[in-house]
This record gives sequence, structure tokens and C-alpha cells, in this order.
Amino acid sequence: MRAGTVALLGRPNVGKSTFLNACLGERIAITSHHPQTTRDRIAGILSDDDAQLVFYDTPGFHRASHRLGERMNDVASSAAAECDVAIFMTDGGPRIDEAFKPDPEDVRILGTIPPKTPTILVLNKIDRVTPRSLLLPALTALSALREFAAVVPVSALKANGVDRVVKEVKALLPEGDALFDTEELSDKPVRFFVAELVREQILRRTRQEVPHGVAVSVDAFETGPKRSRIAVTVHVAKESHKGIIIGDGGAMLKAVGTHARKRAETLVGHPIHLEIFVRASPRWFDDPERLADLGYTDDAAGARAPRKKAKKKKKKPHTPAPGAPRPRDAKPAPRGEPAKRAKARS
Ligand SMILES: Nc1nc2c(ncn2[C@@H]2O[C@H](COP(=O)(O)OP(=O)(O)OP(=O)(O)O)[C@@H](O)[C@H]2O)c(=O)[nH]1
Ligand SMILES: [Mg+2]
Repeated sequence: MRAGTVALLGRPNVGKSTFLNACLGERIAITSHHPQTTRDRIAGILSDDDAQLVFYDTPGFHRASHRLGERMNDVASSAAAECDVAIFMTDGGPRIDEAFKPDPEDVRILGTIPPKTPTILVLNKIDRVTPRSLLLPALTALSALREFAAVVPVSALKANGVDRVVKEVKALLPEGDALFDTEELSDKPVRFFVAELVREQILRRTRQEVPHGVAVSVDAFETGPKRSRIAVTVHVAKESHKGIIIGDGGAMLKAVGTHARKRAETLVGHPIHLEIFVRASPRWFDDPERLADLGYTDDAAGARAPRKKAKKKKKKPHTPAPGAPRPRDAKPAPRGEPAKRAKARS
């Protein structure tokens, strides 16, 4: 048995979260065309008979202009420092032309991965590279940046080349027992994903500064035998953004709620009643107290650490997560059930 952690590292928007979802065959990490979509370290667990790969999706490394951005970079740096295997991802597409040179930012990010950590170079978005003959010189230029264990061109969107990366990772993982129960899909609780699904719908429907100023907290998560009631608050950075999120006659909020609820029902496995409130929390992303309230703390937002020893039969009861999203001044909410594979849940 081989098992270990695999950090997905790279600039924002290169397709790390899309790649994680393609590896797992389940959409757990939210994606959007906006840079800085991912704000937390999110584990995606891929288990089979002889290996367990614990992927860590991370926020894209960028020049931070506020505390949230600094924390996002810290999350990515620690994943780079701690992982067993690193996947360094950069993107292809129109950037790859006759005069292609590696991005200096990519060079800097590669410098955050310890020299001893086996690293796979993944060039994503090759579906957008034309003509294909430009790929080889670009891969050659990128390969010179470090000693890579493997170099794999992929299209995460079309799930091309993804299996090959998984195979390469497996060969590099240390021998050892599984770090999580095999039916578990992530280290994050279901409530985290519900908040993320709401944020994803907003990211996909808003532009410019609005999406970057949105955070979603879960205020109530009441599980019933047939139906759950979930109440969330969408925090916006400016009073004027509230109207944008609500939309004409509430149309935007309705669309966000309907789409997020449908996805959340698939995750939870039964019907959900989803209530969404919108609140202006000016410059929450630069306020340490507000950041902590919203779950952006140093403990990777309530994630569970992988176990070090062989798996036990009985699970311990969950302890409250200091970083779980919660309303201001309220007691910490219980961490909630870890997200599981649909097969395991039914
Ligand atoms: N054409 C094409 N687009 C892709 C591919 N992979 C991802 N994308 C698109 O690239 C955009 C960014 O994808 P994400 O997966 O959110 O990127 P990310 O690296 O996780 O971004 P951050 O979370 O901001 O760091 C989305 O619009 C994806 O649909 C690919 O293989 N081909
Ligand atoms: Mg992402």
C-alpha cells in the first residue's frame, strides 16, 4: 500500500481545482474564470486497492493586497512545504506561442517547493494550444526549470492526461497505510461545501470587484430525516454590492439559491431547504476578527488532519472546529460530517 499527500500548486486560474475534480471524478472544488477562486486547502481523497492519494487543492500563489490574500498564499506555501509529492501546474492555451518563455511567477512558485520533494510538472489547458507543434518546445523550456519526476501535458477540462498524472503520483508516494477512511472524499465537512457552492454560483454570475469581496458563512445546518434546513449568509464587501447580489426583484439571489441547492442536494443525498441572507461586511477580507468568523483561520477552515497510524474501526466523535464558519459571536458550530463519496453515502 502507498499513501501520501499531493499538493496542487500554481498561479491562480491555471486549472488546479478543475484538475482535482477530474482526478476524483466528482466536482468537490469550486471553479470559475476569476482568479483566486480557491481560498482554502481542500483535500480530495482518491482511494483504490493499493494506494490512497490525498490531493491538496490550494489557492493560487499571487501578490496579496489584503490579509485574506496573505493567508491564501500561506496556505499554499505550507502545502508546498509539507506534501509528499508536489504537482506544479502551469497553463497552456494562447500563452504558448513561438516566443514562449516560462513565466517568472512560475519560477518563483517552484522555489517554494523543497528541492527534495518529488515534483510533477503538469501543463494544463493543452486543448487551447494551436498548433500542437508548439507544445514540445514549451514543455522543453518548462522542464529546464527544475528536475521534475515527470512532465505531463493535460486538459483538466476534458479529463485528458489526468490518469497519467495519477499513475505517476502513485509511483512516487511513500509506502504506508491509508491516511483517511476509504469512503471519505474530503477532509472538509459538508457544510463547507454548501457554502462554497453558493459562492461558486455568485462567482459565475458577477464581475470585477464583486466576486472577490464575497464570502459565505453557514448560520444553521439542521439535518432532518428527509430534509435538511441550511441557512447561509452571503457577506459582501460594500453596501452597494448587496443590490447586485440580490438582483432585480430578487432574481439573482433566486438563481444562485436554486442552482446551489440542487448541487448541495446531490452532495447531502436528500432535499434541502436553503435560506440565503445578504449582508454588507465592509472590508471583511482585511479584518482579522471577521476573517476568523468566516472560517479563514490558520487551521485550514476546520479540516481534519490525516491520521498518522493505521486506520481504526470506530471513529471518534467530531470535536467542534475552531475555524468552522459561524455567525459572529456565536459558539463554534460543530464541524459536521465529512464529505463522503456518493456510493458510500447511499
Ligand atoms: N480550456 C480549458 N480551460 C480550463 C482547463 N482547466 C481549467 N480550465 C478553466 O480555467 C478556469 C480556472 O479554472 P480553476 O480550476 O478554477 O483554476 P484554479 O487554478 O483552481 O484557480 P484558483 O482557485 O483561482 O487558483 C476555469 O474557467 C476553468 O473552466 C482546461 O484544461 N482547458
Ligand atoms: Mg482553484
